[in-house]
Amino acid sequence: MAEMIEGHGGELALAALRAFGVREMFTLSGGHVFPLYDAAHKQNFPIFDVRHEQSAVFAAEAVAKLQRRPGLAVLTAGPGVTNGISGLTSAFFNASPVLVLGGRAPQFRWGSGSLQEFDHVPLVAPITKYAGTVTDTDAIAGEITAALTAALTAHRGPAFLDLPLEVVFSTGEAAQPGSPAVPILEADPDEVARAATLLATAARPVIIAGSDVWGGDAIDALRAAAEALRIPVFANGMGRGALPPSHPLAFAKARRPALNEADVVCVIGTPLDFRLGFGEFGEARVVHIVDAPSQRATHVTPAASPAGDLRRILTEISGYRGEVVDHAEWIDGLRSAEDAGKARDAEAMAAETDPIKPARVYGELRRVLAPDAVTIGDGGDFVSYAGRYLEPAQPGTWLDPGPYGCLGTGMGYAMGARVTYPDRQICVLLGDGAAGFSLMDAESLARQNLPVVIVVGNNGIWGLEKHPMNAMYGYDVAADLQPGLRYDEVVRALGGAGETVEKAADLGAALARAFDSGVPYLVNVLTDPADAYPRSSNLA
Ligand SMILES: Cc1ncc(C[n+]2csc(CCOP(=O)(O)OP(=O)(O)O)c2C)c(N)n1
Ligand SMILES: [Mg+2]
Repeated sequence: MAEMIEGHGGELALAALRAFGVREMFTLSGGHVFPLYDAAHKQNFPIFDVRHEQSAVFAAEAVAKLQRRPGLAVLTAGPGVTNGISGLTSAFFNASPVLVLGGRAPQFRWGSGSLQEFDHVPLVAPITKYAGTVTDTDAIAGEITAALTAALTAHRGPAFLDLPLEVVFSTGEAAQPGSPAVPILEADPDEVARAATLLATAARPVIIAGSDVWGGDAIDALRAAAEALRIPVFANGMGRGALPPSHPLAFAKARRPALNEADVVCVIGTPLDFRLGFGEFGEARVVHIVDAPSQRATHVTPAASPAGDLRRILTEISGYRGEVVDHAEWIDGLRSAEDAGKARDAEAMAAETDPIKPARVYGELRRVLAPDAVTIGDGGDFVSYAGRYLEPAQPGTWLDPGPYGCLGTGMGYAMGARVTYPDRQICVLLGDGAAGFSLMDAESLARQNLPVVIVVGNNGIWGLEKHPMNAMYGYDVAADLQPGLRYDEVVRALGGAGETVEKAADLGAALARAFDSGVPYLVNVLTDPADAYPRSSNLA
């Protein structure tokens, strides 16, 4: 017979969470969820708190993305949960196994108008893999186990449970939760074989690897497959850094010639969305390898689309034993384009302009960032440049908001990254507009001794909106911010430190001070408002 555990709702919840390797909670205080705090407090389970619930969910998402295990946000009933909706939606788009535990007004007088009484479940159902209300204290552990199992089953994603006041405050019992059993999805072997043959026999194949390759722990298998069949690899999202930039098959700058000239484009672990021109690659045949049938594109008909565990599919492909076409010439051609692109970038990143061009900020950052540094992008043009100029040396070190494109991830992602890696460099690239969504959480970082470096590209505008609106209408509205605003002083007032940089020559020393400071440190770089990220294609 299974060992039984007893306790209040918070204690039963914590036992189930621990069984899945959850090691901390992110939250903002609310009486509805006090028993969860009580359990954590009594068991030395770390609690990190924030100034807006969106940051709690983003912090949980960063933990989930970086560690490939569930991240937990505890949000109070009503407005606590609704403030977390953009975070949950981002986790849904990013396949991040986030669990949100919500408080909930008492069930026994539901409908009488209790404080913060609101039925969250219909609101979160479309943006979660599992959503429900736990109506019995004895069921809490089992429901959490079911929610986390759903969150970790490919295609991964967030889950939500709310716990009515009397349910979480009451005492109950449950079987001691055992180790998780997450089902593994097997792809159709014939479909895998078809994909392998298409890749091996193509004259000019290209692989694009995305976040699920990282999330599905298939990085090594990807490398083995690319090396076995000699295929150039591009990456987006959490797939970036899958092959180190020095790898002969790693490419980033040659994307346009690669996609224009390829005869087979193999997209792995990422949707055929706007980031990939909606999967339209001219004459090329498309192979779409996904981690679950639900991820197959409906707007494109691929030549093959295996759906299942990515590590197994890629391992299978790397063992392909048929004819392999020689791709040496194709790879050499792309390498020339890549080198030319890198030379152009190097020039831009050295620009000695006044005001500073965003490219120069990244030129300076590249000098100080360690290979295992975690970089986080939250903003418009400033972050598009980060994507272009920063080359993650390792997978699992680049956090962008993903295809949902939600501004405001910055401080939450920074908190989750710092908690994950107490000793690494954590660097947030923040647009000045984006700063408005989460900068107050520099206070949470400072107070809880979580140092990070925040580099603001301060152009005084919502650049990614102002420039396009001007191009479209010849004028713009609602696109200006205060020029030269001292975001560094904001962070200083909140318990951190910072400085403003106006001259390119001062950037290096300022960044060095920031990384040495041991506190949340904001480098407020005044950048050129006339500079617009060139958006001639939707392959950003
Ligand atoms: C929550 C949210 N609101 C609005 C937008 C639309 N949006 C996308 S980029 C952008 C401008 C960002 O400006 P800033 O952070 O200053 O970066 P810049 O483009 O100036 O470098 C806006 C408003 C969004 N993506 N997410
Ligand atoms: Mg801006």
